[in-house]
Amino acid sequence: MSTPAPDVVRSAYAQLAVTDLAKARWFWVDMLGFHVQYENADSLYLRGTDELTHHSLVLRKGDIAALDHLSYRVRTTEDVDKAEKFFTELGRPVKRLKKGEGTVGVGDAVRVVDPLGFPVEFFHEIERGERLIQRYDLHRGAQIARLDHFNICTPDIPAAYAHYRSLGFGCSETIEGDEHELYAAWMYRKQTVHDVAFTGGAGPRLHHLGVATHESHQVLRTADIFGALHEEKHIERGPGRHGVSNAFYVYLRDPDGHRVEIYTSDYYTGDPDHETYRWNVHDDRRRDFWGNAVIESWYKEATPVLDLDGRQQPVSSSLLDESAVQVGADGLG
Ligand code: 4SX
Ligand code: FE2
Ligand code: CA
Repeated sequence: MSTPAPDVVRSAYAQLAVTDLAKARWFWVDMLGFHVQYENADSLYLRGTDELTHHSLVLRKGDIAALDHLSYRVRTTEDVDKAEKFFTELGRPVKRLKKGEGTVGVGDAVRVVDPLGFPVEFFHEIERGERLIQRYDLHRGAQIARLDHFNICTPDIPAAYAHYRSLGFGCSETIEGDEHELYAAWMYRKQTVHDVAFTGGAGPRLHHLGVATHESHQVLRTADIFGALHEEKHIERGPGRHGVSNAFYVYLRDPDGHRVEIYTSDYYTGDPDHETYRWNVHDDRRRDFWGNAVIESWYKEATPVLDLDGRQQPVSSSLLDESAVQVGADGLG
């Protein structure tokens, strides 16, 4: 008998270690438009305009740039206990944090190193924040509305898929080979394309945080602002239209190299019989609907992750390499 999974509501926040808090503040607050909800000497607690909870991103000063943890909100306080039992039975490292012992604003929480090697937190209770959606006078830069998803690099995509299925996640889309080998998958609890997706590659590493704007013009505006300030080196891929998810996107790198995707206009997945949409790895439209090539750094570079004691986790290399797949034997894609 397996232990019941906690009822996960959504991807809720990420905590990143950054090496220079002032530079990180310029990028995330001044350029992307995240709002500072709380700050102390070594951390910033940030949220988007639509978010009614205390934060969706914590930046804390660290010796190395790394992912400190990903965090999911669960439906009730009992689900925090369920998360503790679930990961204990899997034999994974588990740490219980009472209110005040963990992240500012967050109540009772459980942190684990999941079977994929990622530091992941589950919590229910979190402080509220003021409604800013119509404080247009405060909207700046990319005008970020909310955190949308986590994208993680992992060497074994089927194992990642199986783990998140066991946590009750649905699968909206996949990229598959001709024999249905799984190259990538997009999985959700909230009623969008994803809360988490997997990029094949050395892992555990964080590939990117996806943050949502309301409209595609905000994605273009973001790229324009970086260009105008001669900070175009922060733009890594796009703007473009994804095949997977149909979202409009641009990927940026922060001053430490952490990748963030400005993402908008995906679709509803909440019906109980929502079916997985499967892309063939040879379809040149899968990652950019207009067929623009994905650059090598996007496949290969990612953020290291820490364990529960703040030590950098070792990585294993991957089984399948999507970036090595030759698109279109006719050379036309
Ligand atoms: O590159 S993909 O079109 O597969 C893609 C990447 C789709 C949705 C995402 O959020 C993403 O990061
Ligand atoms: Fe993404
Ligand atoms: Ca092509």
